Amino acid sequence: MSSAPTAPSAPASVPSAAPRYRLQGKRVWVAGHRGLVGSALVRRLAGEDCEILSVGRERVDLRRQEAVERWLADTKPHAIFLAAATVGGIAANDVRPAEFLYDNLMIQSNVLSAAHANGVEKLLVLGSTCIYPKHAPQPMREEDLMTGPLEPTNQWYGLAKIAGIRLCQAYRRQYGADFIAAMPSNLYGPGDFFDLEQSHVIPALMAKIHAAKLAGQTEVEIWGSGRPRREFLYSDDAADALVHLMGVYSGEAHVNVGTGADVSILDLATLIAEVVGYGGGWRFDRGKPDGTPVKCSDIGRLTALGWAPKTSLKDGLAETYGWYREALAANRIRA
Ligand code: GFB
Repeated sequence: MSSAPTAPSAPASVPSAAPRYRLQGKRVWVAGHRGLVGSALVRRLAGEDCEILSVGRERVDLRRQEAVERWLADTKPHAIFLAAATVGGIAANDVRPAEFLYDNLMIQSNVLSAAHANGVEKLLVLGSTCIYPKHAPQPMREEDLMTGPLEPTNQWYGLAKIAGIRLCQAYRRQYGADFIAAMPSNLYGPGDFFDLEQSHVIPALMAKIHAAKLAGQTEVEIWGSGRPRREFLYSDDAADALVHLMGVYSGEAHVNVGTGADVSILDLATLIAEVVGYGGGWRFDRGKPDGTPVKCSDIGRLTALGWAPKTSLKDGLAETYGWYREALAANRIRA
């Protein structure tokens, strides 16, 4: 077992571009390839002249150490995007805390340890901006990590993702592994999970607004006050940013991945209504939690590394709605 320290002992806070890591000709495992960001990564990597590896949960359950070790020993990827996670919206986080904490800790621990054991050249772990304190200054900088208590509704997921960042740092320090961590804001896009109870706000509101339009209803329910603010990144933009980071970045510090712009939930609902063509009003369910008051990330590090988002929220919502309608029509999902 190697014990030579390869990184400085003080946490590196300011990243700088590393010699480019090239994916061309490499075997690249997208863990979580059926998810929102994983499927976007597969689309994005199709243009990179690499071999994309994927495996479904029915064959390899990433929470099981032996299964992950066997898969990595058999396939020997050069690079890994760890986009597999147990995820969900504010209600799902609140009612399934054990799954959100246990599953994500296990997935990250199993994949990182087996990646190290199998000599993976580069690995990127995905997290979330819910790693930051509930009352972090806005926009949230990477340095704001662990400067205050987490939002109770998603602390389980947030804690697991903080552990993911620290695991990357630990493997870098102890073994010199080139493992990096990226923290996307709230993501949305084609292939998202549409469910009124368990999903994130965009698919939930889109499904409700679409159903209200078809039924000629005059009100749609918005959870909470409508006042919380969130930053939304289109999944194809997120995938593009992650491939970019994989290529240009190597360092202990995690990197925020977002747009740097936030919107209130009420304004988001109004925008979705425009896209869907719904002209009715809103009803606020104050019995549902607002969660974090504001989540908007500082994307200075990402832009300094040469990446900027391309898709406006309105265009991304229109693409997502187009996908949703097609998926409903083809019976791939249910309303
Ligand atoms: O997207 P969301 O479920 O999660 O909710 P978070 C965002 C905001 O939208 C909250 C409000 O203030 C919700 O109360 N909202 C309004 C709704 N109507 C609805 C609705 O019909 N459904 C949903 N789901 N929300 C997530 C974490 O927090 O952030 C995840 O739970 C992850 O783990 C993600 O970290 C990035 O933004 O509050």
